[in-house]
Amino acid sequence: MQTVILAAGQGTRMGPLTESTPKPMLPVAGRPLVAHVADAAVDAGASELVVVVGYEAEAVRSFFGDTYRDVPVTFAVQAEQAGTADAVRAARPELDGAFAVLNGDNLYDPAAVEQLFESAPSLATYEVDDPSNYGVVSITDGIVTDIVEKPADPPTTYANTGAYVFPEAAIDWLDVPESERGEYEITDVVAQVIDAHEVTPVPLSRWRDVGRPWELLEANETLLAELDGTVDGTVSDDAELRGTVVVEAGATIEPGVVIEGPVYVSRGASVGPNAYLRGGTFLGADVHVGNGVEIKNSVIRRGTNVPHLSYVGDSVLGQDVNFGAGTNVANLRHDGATVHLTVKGDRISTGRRKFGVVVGDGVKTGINTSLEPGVTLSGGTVTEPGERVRRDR
Ligand code: TTP
Repeated sequence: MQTVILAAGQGTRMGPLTESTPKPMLPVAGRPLVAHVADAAVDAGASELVVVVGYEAEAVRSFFGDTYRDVPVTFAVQAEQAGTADAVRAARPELDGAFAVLNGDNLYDPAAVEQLFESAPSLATYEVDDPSNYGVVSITDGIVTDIVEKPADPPTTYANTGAYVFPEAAIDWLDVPESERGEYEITDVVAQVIDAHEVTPVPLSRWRDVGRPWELLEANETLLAELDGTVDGTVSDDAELRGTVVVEAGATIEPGVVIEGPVYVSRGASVGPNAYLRGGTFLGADVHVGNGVEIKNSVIRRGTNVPHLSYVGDSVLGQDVNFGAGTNVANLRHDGATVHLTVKGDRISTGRRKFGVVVGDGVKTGINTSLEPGVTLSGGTVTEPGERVRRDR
């Protein structure tokens, strides 16, 4: 089955993390987010991946190349991010027969994707507590009967997860009218499919829509916990690895380091001496974590340097960041309230009592910088020695 993967969006809600990286290429447990989607599609029997690209298209193209795990890959370019139906429309010239569509920034349960492919035409659902933020799906007698986008009064708790198998006829139904929010939405295509066909709902046992920085942390937590530990890099006899730890070839763990898995250390990274990595941490390629540094439940992207005497907790650091000695991230408010973060200009709750900071590419902090919970630093920000940073920069 041809599988369209939507990977044209920027991911503006990720803030500085997507200033130069498209969201589907952000790391989740050692691989780009979109690789997990492609893996689920290939495991389910995709015959071809049609990847829709737009923002920073080259990064996505060069990751996939012409084939992915022996499955041919074709690219379709969406000129403007005009909506999910518009994205699938960009892929239309490549389509020939029934086809699947998957969001390139969601973590799907692979077994359910297989079931989705076997139950065509089909739509994957996930039960959520607050459906009003989602497309909400109604089901009667095992058939999808309705879908409404972000209803004030949701009829059910089944969220649409952006994973479908459409019949061939849907190729002609992609020219939907512009929606109230000014986009061409795939839910309008789904509505036509439901009218004409019996669409089978397929419940997912695991689903994550990775839209905001703390969701990237949580996606890493989920998939790191599912990894098998492998140590291919160089680990000192005087280091201690507990739980599930991946150390890729070319990574170095120095004496005195303690790692409590699940933790992933990518190629070229060096850790220690005397550093402490705690569960849920991902270190990208060529990251350096030095003496006396503690890192907990954080995503640290490639080329970043946390060389000495620093603490980083529940945070996402971009590429080529440099933390001066004694840079400390506070990841818990004194009043114990949930941490808020700026997402597209609004301060919103992360829903987490523990959340640190979001740091864009190339940020440099001076020695003894204190970063308060929920602070975002945009790419290239420089702090002075001894600064206490309470607001976004
Ligand atoms: P969204 O998460 O709604 O959009 P986004 O990725 O641009 O993120 P943000 O809202 O933070 O800016 O998109 C859902 C999926 O569809 C995702 O995989 C990206 C993809 N998409 C496109 O490929 N083209 C589009 O025009 C849109 C709106 C989304």
